[in-house]
Amino acid sequence: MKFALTGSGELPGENSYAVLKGQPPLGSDPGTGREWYHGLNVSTNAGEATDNMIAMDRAEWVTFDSGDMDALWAQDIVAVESVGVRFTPNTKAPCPAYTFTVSAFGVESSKDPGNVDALKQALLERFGVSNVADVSADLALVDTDGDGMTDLDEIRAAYEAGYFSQIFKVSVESAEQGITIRWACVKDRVYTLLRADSMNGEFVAVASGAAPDTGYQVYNDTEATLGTSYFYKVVQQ
Ligand SMILES: [Ca+2]
Repeated sequence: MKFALTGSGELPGENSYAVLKGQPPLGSDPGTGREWYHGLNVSTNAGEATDNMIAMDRAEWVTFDSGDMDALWAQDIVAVESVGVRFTPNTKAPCPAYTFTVSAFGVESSKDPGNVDALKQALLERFGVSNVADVSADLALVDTDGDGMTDLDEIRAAYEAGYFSQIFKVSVESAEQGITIRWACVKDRVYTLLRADSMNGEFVAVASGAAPDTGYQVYNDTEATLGTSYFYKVVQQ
């Protein structure tokens, strides 16, 4: 977020902050969500505007809540109730009158919610923890869509570099008609299934397309005839 602050020469109280407020828990009153604070950049010269550029980055903000800070931030940054600037009186006695003007206030759009990387974000949404190691053994075995690949493997395959090659496998079985080929896939990546008559023969594409979901893709090669050998390859683009 960014804004300009113009003051009347006084500094505001030390509890003056830019405030980012998360959505309150379901059923709670509006405005009761967790607050994150960031210091303000204010000039002591009356009428001088100062720029405040504050990244929506976990390291930039503090909160008084305790716990897994990355997890709390990840929860709030995708469900922000409000952002604003809060001023408190300063400690001079008597507290002088002062005026601040906030101008050019804006939030710059970003596809990336703060510094929460996609893997962390997906783990938090599915398991409520931000690290693979913190997923319980029971939850690690859950396969919500029942396709044979666990939820954890689906998330890791999609967001963890190099993980997919560890779980990538292709299986071939004969079907009622033709041959069924099944392979592990990651959503939106393009896979091409190739077939040849012999190991050293020419592999020809029989199907190609982007995987609609992470898990397994199945292709039934109905052109395969009984009693003939086929060799299949799956290539990920
Ligand atoms: Ca699954």
